[in-house]
Amino acid sequence: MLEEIKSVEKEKAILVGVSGVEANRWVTEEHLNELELLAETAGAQVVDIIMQDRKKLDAGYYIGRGKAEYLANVAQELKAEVIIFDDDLTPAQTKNLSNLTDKKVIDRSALILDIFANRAQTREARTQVELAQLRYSLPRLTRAWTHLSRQVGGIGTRGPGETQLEVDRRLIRRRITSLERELEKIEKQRVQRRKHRDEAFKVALVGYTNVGKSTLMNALTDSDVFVENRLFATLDATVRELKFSPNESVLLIDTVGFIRKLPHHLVASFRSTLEETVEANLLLHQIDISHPDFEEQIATVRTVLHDLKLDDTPVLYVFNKIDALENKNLINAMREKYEPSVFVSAARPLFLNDLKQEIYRFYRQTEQVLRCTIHAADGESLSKIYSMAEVIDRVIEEDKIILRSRASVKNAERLKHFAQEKGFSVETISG
Ligand SMILES: Nc1nc2c(ncn2[C@@H]2O[C@H](COP(=O)(O)OP(=O)(O)OP(=O)(O)O)[C@@H](O)[C@H]2O)c(=O)[nH]1
Ligand SMILES: [Mg+2]
Repeated sequence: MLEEIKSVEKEKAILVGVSGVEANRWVTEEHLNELELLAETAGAQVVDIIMQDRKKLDAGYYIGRGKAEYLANVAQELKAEVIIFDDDLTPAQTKNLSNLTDKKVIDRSALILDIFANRAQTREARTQVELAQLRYSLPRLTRAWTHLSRQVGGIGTRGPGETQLEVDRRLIRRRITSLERELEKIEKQRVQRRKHRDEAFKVALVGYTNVGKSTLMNALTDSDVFVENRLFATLDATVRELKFSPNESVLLIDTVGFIRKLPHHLVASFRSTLEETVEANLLLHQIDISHPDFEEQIATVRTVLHDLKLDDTPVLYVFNKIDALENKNLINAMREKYEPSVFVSAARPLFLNDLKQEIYRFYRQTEQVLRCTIHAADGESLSKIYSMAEVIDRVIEEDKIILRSRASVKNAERLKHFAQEKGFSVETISG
């Protein structure tokens, strides 16, 4: 499959962006730079980038009929095969534009879905992407579009969804239902696998794509997660242990990166993968401080976190790639603006111990110190305490054993519950 894709000649692409409606010229330019990266990641060769200033978007042609005709000419001249719009097009706009230009017309969402389709490795990721692609294509499935996709193929029409585009809506709906069921099954297995991790303190790496999350994961845990200077190198969640001492560790979770306009179908499909993030006790919001747009990226990530209902999870801002930063003054400014924050280089590596200290601080904060008093003969309770808490010291008084121990908030609650059943006492003495 991969070999096939490699041997295909690069598709020539023209990118189109509009400024003046949602974004000013400078911002639109940055968005188009990112779109170019995305297009290249999908295997296209960008032959031209067209930017238009408009006060209002055109309902029929998005950029207006006149500009669309100009675009058709340019595409003809440069022998482009695909035209990629930075913003979402309505199904009608897509249809009109592809009829007028006689080229394949896709938008940012379709492009991102295409990249995900090519990158998905596991059964879960493949199922999730196919589901997202089908949901995306369903309202766009006009006769003209299916006809076109059969004719042209390539970027925007690849992946597991492609053959489905040729069949009618009813079949697609049926396929969606069956994929949803399959995902449910996979999710159940995932829950099973996750059960034994329930007690651990979980730290999730979140952030814009390509900020260095996997590099950081590798550096902190001495592991070998796939790293690449491409967008969406990581699609599946990976979990590794980060140890502070023989008895103290947290689980570090690396997962898919976010991007501006991550298609909502995709976020919905990837919810189970992101569930690992949803359950985290701490989020490391990682930022590429050497990127010219890093503050906009922070805003995007915050929006996705909000959509995932994660506003209440504690966040530690991890500014990465300080080795590549020219203006070092930025560090002080950001230290004031984002709190709490650390400044590191995952690749060099620099200041990773500071980061580890900070994570440790959060980990300790969510722990409680307990005093458990049990009967000296109660071996079952004793071993329960040892399995759920870290015992600091223990004193024997007549027929009683008094243990001071440290436990996560969750485990402390469980122990109290257990103590009630067994009739011994557990008190929180700090935390
Ligand atoms: N200069 C510099 N480059 C870094 C640093 N950390 C990571 N990189 C580079 O940034 C690129 C992306 O790194 P990844 O670790 O794959 O980034 P990611 O956030 O996991 O990306 P996705 O999985 O695609 O979302 C790679 O080329 C890394 O070598 C750093 O501290 N400094
Ligand atoms: Mg990664």
